Amino acid sequence: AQPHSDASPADRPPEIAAFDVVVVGAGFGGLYMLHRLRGLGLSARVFEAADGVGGTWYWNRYPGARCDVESMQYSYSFSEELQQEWHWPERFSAQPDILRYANHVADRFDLRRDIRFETRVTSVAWDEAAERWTVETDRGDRITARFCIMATGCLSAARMPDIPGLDSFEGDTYHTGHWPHEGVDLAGRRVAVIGTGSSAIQAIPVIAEQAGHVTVFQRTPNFSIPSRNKPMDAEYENLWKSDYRARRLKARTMRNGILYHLNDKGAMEVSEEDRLREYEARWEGGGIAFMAAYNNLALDAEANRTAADFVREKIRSIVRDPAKAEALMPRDYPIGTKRICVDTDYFETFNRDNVSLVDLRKTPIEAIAPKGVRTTDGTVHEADAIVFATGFDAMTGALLKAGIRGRGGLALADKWEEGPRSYLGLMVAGFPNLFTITGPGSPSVLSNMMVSIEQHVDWIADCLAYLGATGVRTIEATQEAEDAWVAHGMEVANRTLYPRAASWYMGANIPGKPRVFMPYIGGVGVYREKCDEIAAKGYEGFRLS
Ligand code: FAD
Ligand code: N01
Repeated sequence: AQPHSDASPADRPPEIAAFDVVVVGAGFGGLYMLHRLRGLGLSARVFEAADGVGGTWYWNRYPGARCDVESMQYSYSFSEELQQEWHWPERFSAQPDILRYANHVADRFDLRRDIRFETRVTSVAWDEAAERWTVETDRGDRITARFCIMATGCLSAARMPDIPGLDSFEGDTYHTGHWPHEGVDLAGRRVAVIGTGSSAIQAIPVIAEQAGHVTVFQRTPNFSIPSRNKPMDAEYENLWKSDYRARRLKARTMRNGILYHLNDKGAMEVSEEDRLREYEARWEGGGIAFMAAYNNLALDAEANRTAADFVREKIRSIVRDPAKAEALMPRDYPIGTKRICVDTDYFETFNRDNVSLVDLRKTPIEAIAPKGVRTTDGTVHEADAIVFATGFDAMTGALLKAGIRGRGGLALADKWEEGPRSYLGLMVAGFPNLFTITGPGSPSVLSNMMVSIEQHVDWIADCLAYLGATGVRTIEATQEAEDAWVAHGMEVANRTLYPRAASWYMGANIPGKPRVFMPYIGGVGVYREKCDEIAAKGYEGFRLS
């Protein structure tokens, strides 16, 4: 764990002060935002609930946690020195290495002194008369600022399902997104893992190597592609570093901000033999580039089915027990419409003697019992520890928890009762001078988040510079611009297969959450052009006063 920063001793007194900007969150979004604000000569206070920087990579310390965008790309591009000097040890870095990087960035750019750690923002309220935000925290701080920037993360509000009897469990419980910093010794223990999303798929093979027995509780099977992770190859690293600037620029124009070969052909334009060869090559190459095998996999159900069939066939060939293989095959949503998973030996792990699978579609979880997990057939699957790999209240969870109130005291939670509404995922009508980094309505979680974070931070910083230079006090999305953006976002999403899955992109993992496709799926490159165009037109769709 990151030692407590000098800037936030555990017993520091509450701070009552005024700043130009408050930033909430010190993950990759908040850190780079602070750096840019410094460059603009603006005073800033950053609040972070954790006791260190890194956000996602601070909290998600479960066994096997790593990124699935290659590290040469899942890293900041804003500093040429940083990207030249930093060495990533693996193709896809593990959580400790990414956290080390976040700490290095915080030190290298001297960011910690403006961050108050172990401090959760509980209220963010617009003061009409003063035209300032008042930000309050759980430590009694009360800060006013002209601007407030929410860098609270899309996947930072971990979600525990509401299963009866949880308190009665005699063993230990863990959530992957709040993994204990000192680590967990699972050696020889009976471990129940609930969930089979990306986190579980990374964790299960590693846990299975340590544990006495692992019982996996699966509600929805997932498509997963092998990562083919390996130590960083010096030649490959050099190829990137000798051409970094150009490659980063190119990545920004790509559909999801990742530089890889996107086939410009449709899947049905080629013969079955060619198609299988292409899928096989992508499967062997590893990682999410599998979904770029053809240009219409997210659009055309028949094309999509060919990719899904290929992966199902792989599952069949890897998993020896035909019943287990059948249960592990996703069948009721198109591949890629729930976030594609990337693994190391996930399906292989079900060939181990110490791993069993409970298909919750046949026997749902009824309750947590003192000795384990009880399913509707009356079986108690005994466990010494339960790992909840049950995901997040994604995209809106952390924003709504921060207690944001705009003009006329309007709560963001009320405004978003039927789903998030924003202009560009950057601002919300009725909430002047409040920005969201990778907010709903922007490409965010459909992209290499580093690219999307840098784009939002740069856009916001340029906007603040413009407002300063032109003497504008407030900027606010107009209702018309917001409505048009929401309608456009839905229209683009409905052209794809994505809304067909009960995914967290749709809010479907949270009971009662509105079913709205939350990220913008028009593509990172197209989206950037739109944002730049809007800025170039004097912030079209925003009211400046
Ligand atoms: P976060 O890293 O989530 O940081 C937000 C911070 O805000 C947190 O530290 C949180 O404590 C703080 N915060 C929130 N609310 C408050 C409050 N009210 N008061 C004070 N502090 C608050 N993306 C990719 O592009 N590629 C990947 O391979 C990838 N892998 C991932 C693996 C995992 C396990 C997870 C969970 C996500 C992954 N992501 C990946 C997405 C990842 O979240 C982003 O890449 C990125 O790290 C987000 O940075 P951020 O700063 O926007 O948000
Ligand atoms: O969470 P998830 P995650 N009973 O929501 C199940 C990023 N990420 O933490 O699908 C039983 O995907 C739920 O079942 P179902 C990435 O963007 C990236 O794994 O709702 N089961 C599902 O199987 C990712 O998408 C990496 O039917 C319950 C699982 O729990 C996002 O973070 C690694 C349940 C939750 O899966 C979230 O991933 C990790 C219940 N009551 C995360 N409630 C990389 O590799 C939920 N489930 C880059």
